[in-house]
Amino acid sequence: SLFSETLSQIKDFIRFCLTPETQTKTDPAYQLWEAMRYAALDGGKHIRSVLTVETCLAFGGQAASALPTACAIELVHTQSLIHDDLPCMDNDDLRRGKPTVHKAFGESTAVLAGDALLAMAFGIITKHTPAALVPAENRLAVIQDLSNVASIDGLVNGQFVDIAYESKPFTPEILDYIHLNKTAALFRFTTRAGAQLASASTTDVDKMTYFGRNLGLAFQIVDDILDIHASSETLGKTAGKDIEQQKATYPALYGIEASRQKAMTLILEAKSALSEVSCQQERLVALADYILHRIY
Ligand code: GRG
Repeated sequence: SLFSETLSQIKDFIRFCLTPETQTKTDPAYQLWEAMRYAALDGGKHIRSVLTVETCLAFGGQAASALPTACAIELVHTQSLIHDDLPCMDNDDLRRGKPTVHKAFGESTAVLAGDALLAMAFGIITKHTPAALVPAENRLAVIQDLSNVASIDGLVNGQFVDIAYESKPFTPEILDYIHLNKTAALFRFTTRAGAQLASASTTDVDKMTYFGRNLGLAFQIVDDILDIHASSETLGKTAGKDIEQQKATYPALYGIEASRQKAMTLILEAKSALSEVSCQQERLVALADYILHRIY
């Protein structure tokens, strides 16, 4: 496909980070590493990390500048999925068409594999982002932003409110709060970081932040729709769980058709913002359209 080169660079880099050169099966923590590789390699779409590398390239940056951050994003995302699947959260047995990490390795290993992936992510950015290509202040800005979206300005507060509102009445404001934090925050980071790593102007960085935010919100709405419409086999995860767990979703509040419309509008607005940015457009437009292809 159009993105196979980028995808294989990302996968190679993740594999490299999760395969210590000197490791053998006699390492006492070998099973922990196996759990981390099981979760982070094979099966994911890598849409977030592709967005980071492609944004950097679109601004004339090199892939090498963005690959460590792209890998870090995948590790943070993977950690959030491992922990989301735990019995104390969404309690799921199936992810990417295979048993979830706690089913395959046990609950304590799943918690620890997530912890390790999350903490590793930051070190990968500092260790591997080429200092000759990316100024120190940009590297620091990226690390600061990832810290925010991986914690209380994104994934964790989003997940907290998502769980708090299970089986409870919710308003449009609560629904937006959940989706903007749980999913759109990491997407907003992907394109923002890609632009920063290519030393884009502040104005362009802000426009790319909005572009990613809209893609993320649309992505979560599509995810909500597919949870109702697609089979577990197609999804590689248990379908129909949102209704069963009475989750705050777009289809639950607005219905399927209005939700599809909303996703479409978000992508149109994202592309319109992108058209004002001085970068190569084509491949980023293709990625924006990709978000919708599963429901249109
Ligand atoms: C400390 C980072 C951190 C997280 C802990 C568990 C948690 C807080 C947050 C979970 C947030 C969550 C599960 C959001 C769902 C986002 C979503 C739509 C995931 C599916 O993403 P895809 O389809 O998955 O990109 P693949 O398998 O392709 O990687």
